[in-house]
Amino acid sequence: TDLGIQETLKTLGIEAVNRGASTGGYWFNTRGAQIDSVSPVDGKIIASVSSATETEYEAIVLKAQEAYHYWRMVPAPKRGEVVRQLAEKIREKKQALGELVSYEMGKSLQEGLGEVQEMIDICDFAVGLSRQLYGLTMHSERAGHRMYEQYHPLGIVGIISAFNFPVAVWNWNTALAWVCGDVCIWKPSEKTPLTAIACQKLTQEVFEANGVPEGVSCLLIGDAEIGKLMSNDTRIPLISATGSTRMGKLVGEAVGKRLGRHLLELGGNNAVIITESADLKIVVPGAVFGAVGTAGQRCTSTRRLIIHESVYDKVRDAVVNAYGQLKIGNPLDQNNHVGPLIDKDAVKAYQNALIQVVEEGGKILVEGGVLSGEGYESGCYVKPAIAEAQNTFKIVQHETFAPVLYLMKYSGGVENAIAVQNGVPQGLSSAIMTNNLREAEAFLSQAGSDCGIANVNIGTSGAEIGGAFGGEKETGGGRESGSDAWKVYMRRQTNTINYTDSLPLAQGIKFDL
Ligand code: UN1
Repeated sequence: TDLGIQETLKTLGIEAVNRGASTGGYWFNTRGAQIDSVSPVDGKIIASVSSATETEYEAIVLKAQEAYHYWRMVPAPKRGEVVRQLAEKIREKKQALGELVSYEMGKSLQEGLGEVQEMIDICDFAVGLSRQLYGLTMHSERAGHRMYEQYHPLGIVGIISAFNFPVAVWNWNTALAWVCGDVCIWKPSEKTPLTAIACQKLTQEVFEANGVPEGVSCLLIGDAEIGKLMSNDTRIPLISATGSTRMGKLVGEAVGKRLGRHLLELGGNNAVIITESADLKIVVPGAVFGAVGTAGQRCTSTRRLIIHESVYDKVRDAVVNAYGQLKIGNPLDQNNHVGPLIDKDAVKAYQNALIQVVEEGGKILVEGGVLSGEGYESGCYVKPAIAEAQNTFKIVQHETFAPVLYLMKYSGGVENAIAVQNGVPQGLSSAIMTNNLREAEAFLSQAGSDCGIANVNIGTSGAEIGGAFGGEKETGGGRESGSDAWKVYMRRQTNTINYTDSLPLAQGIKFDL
C-alpha cells in the first residue's frame, strides 16, 4: 500500500528530494541534474535526487584521501567491530530495506529480503576476516634472515554498481574493503538511487556512533561521467565495477591505461546442462527460478537449457508447464513469482530478443508479451518466454537482461553439452543436472565448464557469499565476496629481515669490498 511505502521511506530516511553526494555525516548541496526514481512496480515517482557534479567528486576524493590516513591506522579487528555493528543495524532495518529494494528495483520482496540477507552475511564474514588477513612466512635461503609477507590497505576503492543488486554488491565490496583498511567511494546505478541513500544513511549512523570520520564511506550519485572520472583517477587504486560488458570494457580500458587495479563483474550467459539421469524434481524448479527470478535480471540468471535428446521432450514439457503456473504482478505481493523489468528500455530489449530469435530461425514455445491493464500500469511487466534456439544464433550469444530462456538439444556424451555451454563469450555461472558421477566430474574438471561458478544439481543463480563470486572471459575475471577475494583490496608486501652482523647476498653472490 502507499502508506506502507511512505513508512518504509521514513524508516530509511528518504525524503521527497534528496542530495546525491555524501562523505558520511556531510551531505553536499548538490546542483546536478535531477534524477527521479521511478518505481517499475507502479510507474510512480518514489522520490528524487539532485545528482553530483565534478565539484562534489573532487571534494569527495580529497575527503576520502584524508580519511584513509586515519582509517588505515585503526587495527583491523577494530574496523571489524564497526562492520559488526553495521550488520546489526542492517538486521534492524532488514524489512524496510528489503521493501525499498523491491519497490525501487522491482524484484520480489522475498528476493529483496534475500539481498539484504546477503549484506548481513558478508558483514559477518568480514568481521571474522578482520582477524584473519593472513600473509605467509617463508624460509630465507640466507642464514640469520627471516622472510614474510604482509597485506596493507590499498587506499580508495571506487565502487560502480548496477541496478539489479542495488545494495548487496555495494556491501560485498565495502564490508571487505573497510576491514582491509580502505575507504570507499560508491557510484550506484542511477536507476536505484534511493536504496543507495538508505545504505549510506545506515552506515552513517553506525560510523558516527563509533567516531569513524567522514570520507570512509562516500556516495556519489550521478551519470556515467562520474564513473569515467573514477576510472581515470590515479588517486583511486582499485575500481570494482558491476554491470554490462559494454560498461566493463570502458572501465577496464581506462583503469588499464593507468595500470590501476580493477575487479569486473560483467555479463553472464548461464546454462544448465540436463543429462539423461537428471532428477526432474530438481531440474524444473532450478531452471525456472534461475530463468524468471528477478525477472531474468541477475547476472547469474539462467539463459540456456542444454538438454539431452533422450529426455528433451519430457524436460521441455515440464518446464513449459511450470511457466503456465507463474503469477506475474506486484513484487511486493508474495503470491506473485515474477515482478516487472527495471524500465521501458529493458522491455524493448526483451521484445527485440523475441523478434530476433524468430528471425534467426528459433521457435517460440512460450509466448512472451508486455502486460497491460490493472496492476500493470508501469508498462514494465512482461511474460517470461521460452524459445527453441541454436547456440550459434547471435541473440543467444548475447546477454538479454530479461526472462527469455533458450532451449537446445544435445546428443552423445556430456562433452558435447560442455562444448555448447562453453561456446559463448561470457563465463560467469553454469550448472549440470545429473546423477551420474562421471558426468558431474567431467563437468567440473579442467576440460569442463569454463565459468567462474560451476554447480552440480543446483541452478545457476543464488550463489552464497562464502565463495569467490565472478567469472571468466567477457564476464571480466574479477572475484569478490568470500574466499580470499579480500586480497584484491590490499597491497602485498614481501619483507626480509637480517638479524646478523654480516650481509650475505641472495643467490650466493660474492661482493667483497
Ligand atoms: C548479480 O546478479 O549481479 O548468485 C549478483 C546470485 C546472487 C548474486 C548475483 N547471489 O544470483
